[in-house]
Amino acid sequence: MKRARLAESTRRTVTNEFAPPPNAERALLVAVQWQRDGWDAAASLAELAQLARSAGLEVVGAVTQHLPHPHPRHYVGPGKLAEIVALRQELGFTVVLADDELSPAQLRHLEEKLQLKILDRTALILDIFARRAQTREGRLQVELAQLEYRLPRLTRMWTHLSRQTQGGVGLRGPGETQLEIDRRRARERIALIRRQLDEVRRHRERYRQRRRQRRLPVVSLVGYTNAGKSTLLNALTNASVVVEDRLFATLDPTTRRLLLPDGQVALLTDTVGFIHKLPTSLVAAFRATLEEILEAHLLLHVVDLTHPRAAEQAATVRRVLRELGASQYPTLTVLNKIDLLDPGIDPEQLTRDLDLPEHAVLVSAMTGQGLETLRQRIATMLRDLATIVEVRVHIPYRDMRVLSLLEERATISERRYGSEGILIEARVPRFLVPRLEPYMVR
Ligand SMILES: Nc1nc2c(ncn2[C@@H]2O[C@H](COP(=O)(O)OP(=O)(O)OP(=O)(O)O)[C@@H](O)[C@H]2O)c(=O)[nH]1
Ligand SMILES: [Mg+2]
Repeated sequence: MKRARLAESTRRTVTNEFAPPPNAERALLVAVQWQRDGWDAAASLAELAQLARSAGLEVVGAVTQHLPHPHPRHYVGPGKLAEIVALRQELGFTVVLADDELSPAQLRHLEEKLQLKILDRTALILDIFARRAQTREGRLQVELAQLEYRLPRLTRMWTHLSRQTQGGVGLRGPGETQLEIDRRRARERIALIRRQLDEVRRHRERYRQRRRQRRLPVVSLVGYTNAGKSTLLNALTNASVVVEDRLFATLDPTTRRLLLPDGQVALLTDTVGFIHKLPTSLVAAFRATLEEILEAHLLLHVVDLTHPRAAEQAATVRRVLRELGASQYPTLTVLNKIDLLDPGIDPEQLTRDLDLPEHAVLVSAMTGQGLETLRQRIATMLRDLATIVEVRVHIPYRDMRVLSLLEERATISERRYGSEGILIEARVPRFLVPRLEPYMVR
């Protein structure tokens, strides 16, 4: 019952959302319910609709189907496919949008059967990312992810690289079809972007070293997209990072100084939000951005408490953190948007329903409620993380980053060089322990 009421109060924010542009493409959403990760098709579809609107599409309808797994040829079964064809007259859509990443074969078959533009969740997320990317690194990463996604899906109709195929005379190998040329161009472009990204990242590594030298503790905001991370960064640091009721408003990392009540100064960083079914090509391309999280001493996991799927969203975030190797990091959960809760709802009860693994602070980044408590908690945790502990670690030579981290931050009492790595005994601040965890010798 609480959830129902909550869903209503959340809906209020959803209706605030911007209207589609006047000549927006009309999209039909299609979802197969098959995954067992706590997300049902309805929730996943609601999110897909929000993604579609964020990408500028108008959603005109949705169909779902329960299947053990998506149909290998056309995602939905043949009966459902016929239903979609029939719906076309009535709803007048020009785009069909699938809630899972379609295989190249599924995409091709659906295009043939429906003679419509077919998009999937991944293409949509990539499109939103492409519009939002601001920095050079962000843009390169998105383009890389897009090319990786498109390469196996290239068909003769594919024209995205046609600009670059002009003047191809002489470059064209004998008997090479347009499709082969397109593929080769895409691969060349991928290689070029990789080289450019390497360069950008070398720059960033230098910046990171400078930041470490300043010796300020780093607190990273993590969380589901639209949870309120940027709003919280602004509220805590008087910054003016873009805040929007859209998915993926922030793509590029931003860092601000955070002044704490006990006089400590920390760096607070905000970055890209996570989402259910985050495309693998994006995770790979954004790996460097996401790995910034590994530089953090403390994570603030921001959760939109008023979202009907808050628990699933929080679980998704924890899963991504685990994949990144940050699951052992000290984390403070920040339950946000409490100003939106109906007066009848007890936030403490709601918190218990979420079944959180760690302590949580209730706040409203919008009204400022709870922020003083949050600042105190951050200060206490950072003080605790600065205490010194003794460790014995075996650092492999391949992980130079951890080695340089130790050189910078630890007092090393003993080193023994082996064939694979160095055995080190050192006194380190506690915040380094999760980072050293994989190499700990007991
Ligand atoms: N009512 C209310 N709205 C909030 C609060 N915090 C954030 N919002 C709204 O939630 C929406 C998303 O906020 P952002 O700060 O952009 O969220 P984010 O986590 O940075 O999102 P991404 O950058 O897309 O990952 C915006 O419309 C904010 O105004 C809050 O405490 N109360
Ligand atoms: Mg943001």
